[in-house]
Amino acid sequence: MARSRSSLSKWRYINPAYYLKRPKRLALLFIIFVCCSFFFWDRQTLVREHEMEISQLNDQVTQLQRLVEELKSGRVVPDEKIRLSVKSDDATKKRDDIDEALDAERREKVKDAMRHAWSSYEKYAWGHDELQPQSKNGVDSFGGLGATLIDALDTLYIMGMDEEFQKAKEWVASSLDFNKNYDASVFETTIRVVGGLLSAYDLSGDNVFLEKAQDIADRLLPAWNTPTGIPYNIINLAHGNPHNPGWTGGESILADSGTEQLEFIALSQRTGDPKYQQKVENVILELNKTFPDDGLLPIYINPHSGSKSYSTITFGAMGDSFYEYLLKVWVQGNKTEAVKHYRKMWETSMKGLQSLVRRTTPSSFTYLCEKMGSSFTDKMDELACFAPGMLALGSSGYGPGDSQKFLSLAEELAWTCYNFYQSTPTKLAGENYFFSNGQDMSVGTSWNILRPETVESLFYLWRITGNKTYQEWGWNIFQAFEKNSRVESGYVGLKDVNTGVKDNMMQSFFLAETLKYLYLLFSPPSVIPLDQWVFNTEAHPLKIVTRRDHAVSSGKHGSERQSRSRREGRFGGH
Ligand code: DMJ
Repeated sequence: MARSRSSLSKWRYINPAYYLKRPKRLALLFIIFVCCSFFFWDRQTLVREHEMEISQLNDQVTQLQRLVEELKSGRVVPDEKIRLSVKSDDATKKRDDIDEALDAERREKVKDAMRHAWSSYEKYAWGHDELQPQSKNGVDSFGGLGATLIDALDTLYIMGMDEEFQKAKEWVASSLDFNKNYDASVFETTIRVVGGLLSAYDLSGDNVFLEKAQDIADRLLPAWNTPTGIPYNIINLAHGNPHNPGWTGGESILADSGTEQLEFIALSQRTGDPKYQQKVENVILELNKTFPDDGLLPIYINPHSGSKSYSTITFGAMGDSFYEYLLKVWVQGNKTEAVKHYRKMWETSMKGLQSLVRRTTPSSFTYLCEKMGSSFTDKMDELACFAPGMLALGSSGYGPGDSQKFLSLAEELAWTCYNFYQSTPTKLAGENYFFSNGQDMSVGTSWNILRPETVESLFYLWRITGNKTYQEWGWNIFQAFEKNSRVESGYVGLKDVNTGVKDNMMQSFFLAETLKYLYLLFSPPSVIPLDQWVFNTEAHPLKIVTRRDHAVSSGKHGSERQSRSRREGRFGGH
């Protein structure tokens, strides 16, 4: 009897009536039930997450294997294909994920802008130099060389717009004809056409681009046949006959004469023919003979005597890219002995640049003034906004103290350039600015033609400092372009940044430079890394190839050296 009561008492725990009379036990049972459910649910979720992580890792391994294959074949891989996530602690990973997602979103918006610009060009101006979006037609501002198409090739490639790139390549192969009775600018043709074709060649490895680059370079080459080797700035593409424009009084322009070195050196390296390199390097050797202590040259130089005329000294129009190329040829030559004199000249010029630094009142914006003889003008072109990027790029070649000093100067100047944009009602910069006591900056020439220099500098500063503020500034500028410059059939400039009245031209450098630098501003640094590529002044990346020659190579040995460099360049060995 006692035994049966005891066994009954064990079973009472599964009788619901037992708990109804004891609410505390019921509550306890309920809590135990909830905890168990959570435990099992949590385990299951963990297992599921773990499985997902394993499958993602498997995907990454496959992608990495493909990537290795592509890299082995010497191709540059568009960033969409690169997805490497470095595991760190959870908080950093989350933040990185958020940043990466935002970058990807912004990159996609910039790519959408490129799609819009390109499809408009394709529809209304295919094969012409530039699109006039309002009147929906093409114009041949550079002699009918398909300037926009060639300028855009590498941007299409980098953005992974493969179909568009292929179609453009077919046009280059079948329809690009340089035999034009046209007086072309040696400078514009070099930076856009030679530079664009060489960059497309370096990225894709397709020989058609190199052949075309050599064709146009051969047509330009007689421009350097002057007593000093300083080139004439105009040449007829069909007949030669080089000369200078009437409005310079027969003088050659500094930027026009000293901004072909990257392209022609690259061409010699890739073809094995030293003649291109020799012509352009002679110019620098000639200028170095009488290079002033402050490294600043006036914008007009006589191609017969080499004498510098009494004219403006500026980091803006007609001076700018001469200084840029002194630094970049040193970078292009992998900073070796053969290119040491370029760095030396550049550092001398940077002493001169510091003598042009001024600060505004009341807000202390740093700017670069212009100089003629011994008098200074408080004016800065937006074109000079490439200088912060150049200073940032060159800063690493100095010792620690100077390096920091030049990087700080670059950051101060970039802040000023960003404010060229922020200070107008449209948030787009005018062409140049004047500075006066107590009034900071005011717009001079008030048009905006979609220029890239400020976003170019933001790109370098972001790459070099890692400070995301530069991405924010770039994003704000991009939005201002979207708001003011995007029209139904492309992008246009503004006749006036105060009123927002539009012009009718989509400049080819908008696709070559502005959109490319913006895209790279939101891309990982592994896309066109700065230790393997150097951008020409039209934002065409050229592969860095170590120089083993001494300044100017010649003859058989020079040619052999160049062939070796070319092979190493294509496969990234240096
Ligand atoms: C481009 O053709 C080049 O960047 C050149 O160095 C200066 N002018 C335009 C862009 O503004």
